Amino acid sequence: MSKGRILKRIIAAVMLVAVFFSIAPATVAEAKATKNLLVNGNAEKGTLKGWKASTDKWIACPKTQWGGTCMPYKGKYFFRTDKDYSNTTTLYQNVSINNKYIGKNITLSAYVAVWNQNPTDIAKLKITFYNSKGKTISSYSKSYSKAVWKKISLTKKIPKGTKKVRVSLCGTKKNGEIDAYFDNVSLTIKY
Ligand SMILES: [Ca+2]
Ligand SMILES: [Ca+2]
Repeated sequence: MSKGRILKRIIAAVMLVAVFFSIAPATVAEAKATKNLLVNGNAEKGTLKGWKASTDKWIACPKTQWGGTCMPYKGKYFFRTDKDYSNTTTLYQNVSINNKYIGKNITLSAYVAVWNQNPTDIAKLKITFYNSKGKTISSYSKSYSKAVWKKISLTKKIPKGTKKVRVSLCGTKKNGEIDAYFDNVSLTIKY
């Protein structure tokens, strides 16, 4: 092979490497995510700090209550209602959304469980997008009704016009009082 050809091949190889490294940083940037945007999502404040409740029955429950059957998923506390005999109940938190996140994926996740009875009550995780006038743009939810902690999650693209997101932890009564449990609630945006 002539010196000229060898030089051409070396230049071609160097250019390939240069192209690879110019693409690589963009790929890394797409994997960025915010920290948890919720206050006290894991209930570890031991109170409802950061949350608002539709009834006065919601509590951050310590693991000593209900003995071993109803332990937090993690830490010392989880959210539930106490002696709530209404049909449905909600604990919710609002989060403002910066314009730069419009069109990005937002993920709501939580560990959920219900009391072991037949029929079981229903635990529901819900996300609602609001515009600047406080009107609902769209709303999505996922339900769970087993007595074993399980992580459930919803990922949605943040719709155009979103100013605020509401995260709702909902309980629906099927048997006696409402027994819907929530822990490690998380809201993150990938950008
Ligand atoms: Ca916890
Ligand atoms: Ca019940």
